[in-house]
Amino acid sequence: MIREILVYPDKRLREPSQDITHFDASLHALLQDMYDTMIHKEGIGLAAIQIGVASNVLLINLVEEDGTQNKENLYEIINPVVLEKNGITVYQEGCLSVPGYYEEVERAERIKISYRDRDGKAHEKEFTDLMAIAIQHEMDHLSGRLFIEKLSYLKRKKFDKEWKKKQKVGK
Ligand code: QAP
Ligand code: CO
Repeated sequence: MIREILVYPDKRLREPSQDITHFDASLHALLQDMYDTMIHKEGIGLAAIQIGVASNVLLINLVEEDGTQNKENLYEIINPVVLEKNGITVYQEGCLSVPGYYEEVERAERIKISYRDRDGKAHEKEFTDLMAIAIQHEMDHLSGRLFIEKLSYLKRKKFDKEWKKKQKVGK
């Protein structure tokens, strides 16, 4: 089922999420709804809180070099914990909860996390490149943070001004 995506400045996006304790059918239904919603909105990543569910669940499904998005490459990451981070990289990020806005953000270049899959099985894995960036972006959602909070003071002021203007015109 396609769900509504919460859009900035919705207060619910600031709520910290909680760990999943039961790896059951209701988790699988949540994962399905998140996937349907992410694909429908043409996203490559989504955190549960973006559809109003404050659980530590995120999806990442990067696009291939040929432009296709294949479900075989879908990562379902539950209860992630950062074990290691290193290096610095900059990437122009966007977010389904801040539609139409893209800006460069600094992140760690590599990240090692532990997490669980849909069956509750524990994994430990290191990610690099766009996967590392996407994990950090989505894990920020689980802590109630958005990428616009990482902008410089001037860029944030410009964003606030543009966003207000956009809301006035009703976009
Ligand atoms: C998070 O972002 C991310 O503004 C996922 O109009 C960001 O899927 C991962 C989107 C950067 C890696 C690098 C944004 C779709 C999708 C928009 C997204 C929009 C339509 C964003
Ligand atoms: Co986002």
